[in-house]
Amino acid sequence: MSTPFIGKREYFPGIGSIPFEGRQSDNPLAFKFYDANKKIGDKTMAEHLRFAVCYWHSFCNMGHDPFGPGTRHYPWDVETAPLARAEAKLDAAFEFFTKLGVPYYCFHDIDMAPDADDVGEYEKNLKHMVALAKERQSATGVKLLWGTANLFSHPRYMNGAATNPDFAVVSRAAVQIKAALDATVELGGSNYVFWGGREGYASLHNTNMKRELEHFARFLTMARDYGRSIGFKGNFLIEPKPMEPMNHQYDFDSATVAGFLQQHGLEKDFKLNIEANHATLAGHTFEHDLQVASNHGLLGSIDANRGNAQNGWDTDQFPSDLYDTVGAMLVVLRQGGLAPGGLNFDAKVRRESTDADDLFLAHIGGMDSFARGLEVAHSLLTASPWEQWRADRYASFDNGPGRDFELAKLSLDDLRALAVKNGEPTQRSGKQERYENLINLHLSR
Ligand code: XLS
Ligand code: CA
Ligand code: CA
Repeated sequence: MSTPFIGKREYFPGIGSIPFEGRQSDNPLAFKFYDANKKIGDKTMAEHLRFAVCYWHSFCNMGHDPFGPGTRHYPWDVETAPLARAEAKLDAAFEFFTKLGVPYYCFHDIDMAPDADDVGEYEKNLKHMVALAKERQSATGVKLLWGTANLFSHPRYMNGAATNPDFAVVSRAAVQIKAALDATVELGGSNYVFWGGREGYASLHNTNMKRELEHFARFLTMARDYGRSIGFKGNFLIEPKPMEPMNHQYDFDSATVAGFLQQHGLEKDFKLNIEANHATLAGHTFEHDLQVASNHGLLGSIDANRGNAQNGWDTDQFPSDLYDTVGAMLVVLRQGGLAPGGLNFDAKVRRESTDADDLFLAHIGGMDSFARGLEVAHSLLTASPWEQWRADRYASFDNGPGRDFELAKLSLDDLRALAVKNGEPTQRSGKQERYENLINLHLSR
């Protein structure tokens, strides 16, 4: 068991590189399905899935909830000086990424570097940490999937950042966006994410929604222009979420954001980062919001997690439902992959999960769930009648008047005349259960 770690000390002692052992293994610290180099179609599992670990839930979140404080004790928190603590946390993070064998990670500016109200100090802290992260990246080969700025935790952002009614706050938000874009470019990040944490409202009584949305578009356009001017070539990603923390958030869901991007001419540079639990919070399935994004050519990346079916909240649990991962991978495979995006585990272990190995167990489970989802989706698409069934359902549009309708060659009068000629349509079953049975059959193979 090799124990790769690159910092001054080992933060996860007793846990080595996580091996692939296959489905017969009962070693909890081994992959049963995720075999990085296994070919699925023309790509390896690693190339299809492009897994990333998130910094905030895995190394910053202490397990607090509205009813009580954190329950976790991180060994890197013994450092009391903020910068020393950040450095120790960075070493722990890269040790974890390496042992788990993920190719990517994601971070917010103030997950990695200590925050400061003084702009100069904030920028200095971030630059210092980014230089260290760059060294760790080249020592380990782990890359940055995306960077972002936290524009929702500090009390100054309580009424929003880019959509704040006070211009002073909007300008202050630009400090962090600029610094986080600089950091992302410096670290060779493939994407840059905007999650509109408090870009929304608590009450319409005091809100000029139209004006706030215009400010939002202006701000994103400025960020896009700045990013391109410093050489950022990747995708800008907007991450929809309907509510939490605000009553209503502007980036409600895929459909809303697609319309907003198109309205403001941003759809060439921006794509969407779809989080499973945000889709369910919006009253959709994960698969639905992925499909809507994909329909628009805007599915850029995924935040892989799941909510709680009983309460619907944004609980950010690790993905474990194979039905969900099959559904997600069907959409991803049909659009030809996610690159330069990936699958980021924006998920946290439960407040009650307090052992050091829980973070490994959670990620192993999430990676195995998506690896199995990939295998099953691939087998449904290539070794089952699934696609043929779907195509047959629309066969009446493949030629004749149906095809003419698609080609805009018919008028409403023409359709009426066809209806009169054809008489009452024959009933055709949707056969939903047949598809459900097929998924279960391929899951069990
Ligand atoms: C919170 C969001 C957030 C973004 C990044 O609900 O998921 O973590 O992914 O700011
Ligand atoms: Ca997220
Ligand atoms: Ca979430």
